Amino acid sequence: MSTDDRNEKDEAPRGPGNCPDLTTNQGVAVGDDNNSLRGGARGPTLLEDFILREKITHFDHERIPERVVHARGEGAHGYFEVTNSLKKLTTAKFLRKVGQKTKVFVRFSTVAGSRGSTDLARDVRGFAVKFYTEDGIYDLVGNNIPVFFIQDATKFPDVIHAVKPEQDNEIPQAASAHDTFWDFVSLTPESMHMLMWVMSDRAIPRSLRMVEGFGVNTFRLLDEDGKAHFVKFHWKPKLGVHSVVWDEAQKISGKNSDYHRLDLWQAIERGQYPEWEFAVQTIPEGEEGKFPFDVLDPTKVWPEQMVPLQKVGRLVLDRNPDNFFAETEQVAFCPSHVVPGIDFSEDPLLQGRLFSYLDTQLSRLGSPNFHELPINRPENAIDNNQRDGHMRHMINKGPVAYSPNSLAKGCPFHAGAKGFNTYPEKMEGKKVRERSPRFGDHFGQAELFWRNQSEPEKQHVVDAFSFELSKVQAVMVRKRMVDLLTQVDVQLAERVAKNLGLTVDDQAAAMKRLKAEWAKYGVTSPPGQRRDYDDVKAPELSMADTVKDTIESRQIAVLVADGVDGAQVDAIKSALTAGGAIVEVVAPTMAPVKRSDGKPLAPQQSLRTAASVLYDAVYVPGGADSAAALKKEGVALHFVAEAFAHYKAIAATGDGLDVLLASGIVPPGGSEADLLKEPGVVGARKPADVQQVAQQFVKAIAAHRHWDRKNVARVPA
Ligand code: HDD
Repeated sequence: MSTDDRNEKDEAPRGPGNCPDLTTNQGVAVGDDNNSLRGGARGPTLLEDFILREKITHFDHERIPERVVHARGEGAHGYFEVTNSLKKLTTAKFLRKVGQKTKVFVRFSTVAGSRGSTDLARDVRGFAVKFYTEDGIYDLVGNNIPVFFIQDATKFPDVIHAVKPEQDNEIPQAASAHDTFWDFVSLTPESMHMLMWVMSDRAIPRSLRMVEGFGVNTFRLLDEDGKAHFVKFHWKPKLGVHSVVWDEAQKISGKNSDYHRLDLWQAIERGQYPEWEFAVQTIPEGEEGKFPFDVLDPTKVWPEQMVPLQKVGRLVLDRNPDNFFAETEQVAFCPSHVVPGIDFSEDPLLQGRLFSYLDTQLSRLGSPNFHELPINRPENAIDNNQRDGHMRHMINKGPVAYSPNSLAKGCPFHAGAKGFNTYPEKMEGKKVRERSPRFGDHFGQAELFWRNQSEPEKQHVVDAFSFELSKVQAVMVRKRMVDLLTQVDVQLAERVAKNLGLTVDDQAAAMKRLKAEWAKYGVTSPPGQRRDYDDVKAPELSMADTVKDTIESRQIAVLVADGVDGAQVDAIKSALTAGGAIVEVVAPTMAPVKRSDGKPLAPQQSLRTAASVLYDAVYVPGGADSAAALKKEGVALHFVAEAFAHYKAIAATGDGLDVLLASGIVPPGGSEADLLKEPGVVGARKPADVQQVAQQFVKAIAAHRHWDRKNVARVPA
């Protein structure tokens, strides 16, 4: 069965005149489902009511355990297409032929929160891809951040217990800003590089369609001669990497906690299919010793200057799931699901993952037959001697379920060389519980990350550390973190320490204090030799130079009231929609407003339901009555001021400029000229100039945010 006909199987097509009878799960048509069977109209319900019991029993068992991490997520179907063959490096068929398409299912997620938690938590985003290849299932279970908190899987339960809500009171939900998380990481110096990423804008994406993806762990590609290359996998979003600001993230969590889920769903429904480029970095086995990082260390990136990206293909998501539970909830990813041509490395984090995911599916989905669920089934046939178990669907025929056999003509046979054969890697050494000294550089790449951020990004990292650590009650934890930041960059430490009311020592003194603390609390992976990346340029670590030439799928609010100049609205709207943006008219109420030309204009949102944080930009058109009415609406003025404070593009034409002036985004006494000098604020008093404004507005929206805006701090929004 292909993934496409899975949906047709269980449900007959419905429509007028073709609506099947309601049945029990045994297929018996039900006469009345609205009343349970009672002994008299006012009497007790009878145990005999098998229809009621079946319905309630099924309901009682509807929930399965949520994922222990990555519980909150959303998925989509699509395809992967090869654009540049990788056949020189791997025998994996789905990566070899240019133009070949492979079906995929992708699930995005946050890590720490429960299933119902907000999408906008400051957190890592999961980016898990299931490829239904001709050689079986390949799962690439990655994140939107290329490194991880820990180097060894044995610490995973610890880091997760530390970041999840605290065990005594289950607080806080979906947030790392609490004592236990920072206590743990302040005693785990290998986390420092990852902390830089998690405190950066990467952790608060604008959209799941605008995140990068990384396989994080190092794998091996195996070529036709059995030669191995170490490999790292990358996804680069076509729309660029964009984020919201932290104040916005917190507000979105209240206004629409399904913000990312809805955004992904709607983009696919509109046909604006999310797309990523797939690329690899490879290092031939034997050459890995040439680099300052250890290829097996999951807390390190391979700077692109040292190991360039090679494009391989593209990923397109073009179909929403039909049923959230059956597909997105029941999909089971396992890094151990590899196909011939791809093998593991000895990365100790990956090695532990190879066990954990299969194990967790047994507890989550309740059966070793989880691979038979439609979303998890490979496209190619499964044939082996595994039998039975809870909820077995496959009906294996005949008496034989063993090998070797002659009664079934020896079937199924081993595939030999064309099957999966583990890379014959040479192993040596004693059994030990110790880490390679090559894993000891905990700060070199944290500093590389910091150095490659633009100034606004640096400020956001400072703000994020300051926010999170201000929420930490234990002062000793805050101090340890400032000492750790000192090891990354003294200025970074100073900027954070200032917000915490702490002072900063030089690196040596801070390290001495840290070592004493770590000794006190039994830390076993203290830093070793620091590697120097001083000559390395790594612009890929920053989001500053990302794609900024499109407004496709951006959401724009148009604030209107009765008397709005409809011609101005039409002109701006047509320029925006031509660029693929989505325009929503926001009015004082849901009643259509009267345009100045007498025509009605139906709003999509009212000022009571909309909020600037749900839009990428705002436009205020002219029309004297409309502008006068909006100036009297505090929510409208706040809408504009808040968009300004979040560095968004703002446009106004004609009298609409008066609404901007009244919103307080220019200091009292400021003129229209001052207003239009603000980066990303565009407008014109003459209605005839609306086309010109439209073009400037499109550019301003495509730029995403205007970080060079100076007057933000004083705007009360
Ligand atoms: Fe994990 C889920 C990504 C380390 C154990 N992980 C999970 C998901 C993603 C990742 C995207 C959600 C999959 C889905 O949508 O169903 N995990 C990562 C990455 C890691 C990582 C990129 C570091 C390189 N994980 C990691 C370790 C362990 C786990 C070290 C345990 C030793 N992860 C799990 C899990 C989950 C999981 C408990 C929970 C639900 C699931 O597997 O299916 O087994």
